[in-house]
Amino acid sequence: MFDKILIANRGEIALRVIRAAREMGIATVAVHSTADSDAMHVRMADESVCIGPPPSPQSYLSIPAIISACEITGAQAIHPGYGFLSENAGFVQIVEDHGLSFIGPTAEHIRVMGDKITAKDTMKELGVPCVPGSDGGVPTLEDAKRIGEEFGYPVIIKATAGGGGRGMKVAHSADEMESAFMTARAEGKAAFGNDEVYIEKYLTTPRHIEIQVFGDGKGNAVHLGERDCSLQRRHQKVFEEAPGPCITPEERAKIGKICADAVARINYIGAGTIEFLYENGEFYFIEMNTRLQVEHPVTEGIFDVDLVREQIRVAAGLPMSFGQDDLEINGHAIEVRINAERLPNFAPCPGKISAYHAPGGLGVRMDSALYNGYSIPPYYDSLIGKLIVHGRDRDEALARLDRALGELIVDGIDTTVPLFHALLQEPDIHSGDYNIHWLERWLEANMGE
Ligand code: MV4
Repeated sequence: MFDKILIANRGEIALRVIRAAREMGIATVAVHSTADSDAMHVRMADESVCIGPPPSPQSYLSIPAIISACEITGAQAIHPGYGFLSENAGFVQIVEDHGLSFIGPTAEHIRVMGDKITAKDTMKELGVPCVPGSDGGVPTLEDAKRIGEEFGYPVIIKATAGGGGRGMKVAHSADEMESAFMTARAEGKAAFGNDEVYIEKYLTTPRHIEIQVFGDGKGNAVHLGERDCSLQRRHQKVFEEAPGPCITPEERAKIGKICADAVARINYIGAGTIEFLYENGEFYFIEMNTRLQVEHPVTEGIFDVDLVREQIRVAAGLPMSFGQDDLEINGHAIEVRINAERLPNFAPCPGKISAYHAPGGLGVRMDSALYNGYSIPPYYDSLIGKLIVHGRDRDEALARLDRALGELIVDGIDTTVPLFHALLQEPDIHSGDYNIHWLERWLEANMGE
């Protein structure tokens, strides 16, 4: 096992990793920009290294600075958290070239899943159900039109280097194909330097259901059920839950086994998420994320496992501490993302926290790097906390969420908390009757967006 690890991240996820490491008796090194000298992750780690000025490209994304921080402190492994360098295959290669361990998948797995066409090809080959569409890339407009006719409109054109909603365009009819095809290509080129696109049948009212998988890199893997993350605004998740309100135990067991078998076959190591659209009782693969996700705590809540501990174990060559038969769902968990944003437009709202009080009590987990008097810097993501509640069933989790939101105090800035109070008044939220478009429509109707 490692003696010391470095966390190449900030905020709540840096604390999350420090906490797991400390319970394992592993020393921790924080890295930080000059804007984060007073940040909680710096205070909580055993040691810290300043790696550069506020802009991320010169600090949290600076590979030489992070490798140097390992050399200086003697850290043997790097946990990347989410975002930043977490899905950068080149970084993983450099980490390994320096004799260090990356706490996450291999560079090759990241590369394969980072290209959406290669990811889909791979998953299809492994028996994972995919959205019907083009077999690989679509080079010309003529090909695109032929595929539109073959599968029937509407279709969606996606940049292979995209993901998270960037470089995506829907064509509702042949008329719209030229503009959608050209725009998706141009966006892929501009954002990722790659204009390759593929085409899928457009599913009109699906839910976003993602399966958590975990592998040991030696051909063993498990699934930890699904999360329903359908409540999103502009491809940003705001409310996530597990288990999915519409997924039966039989469906879970079936798609879960397909996913676990798939990642076992490719010797996947660590935590991964296989994203699906779910419509009319069918799962359709869209993307795989090769990182620990923001919303992993809802899975931890219902399975009572520590996913970060497992990540560190398998990175050190140890076996996972559970097998599929040890994993049983207990109750229901919900996470809401608390952002430093001003409603109704979700404008970033950094500033000084004049008072902070975290909710507590049975079934409440608050993952946040806030403290009284902390100043949120304007340079980074607006996520300032995740409130995760657990109950014996979904109704109990919702009641607990309402209660915990009532206890939470974040004064001095605007946050997304009022959104959650309002959502908890909605019958559709209580019945679980929502899809990927529900929140945007609700915001339009209720916030005049
Ligand atoms: C789709 C789709 C409908 N049909 N693919 C958006 C982000 C990216 N991960 C995939 N996305 C979508 N792909 C087909 N074939 C609809 C979306 C989509 C979406 C997916 C999940 C959650 C929210 C969404 C909001 C808009 C569109």
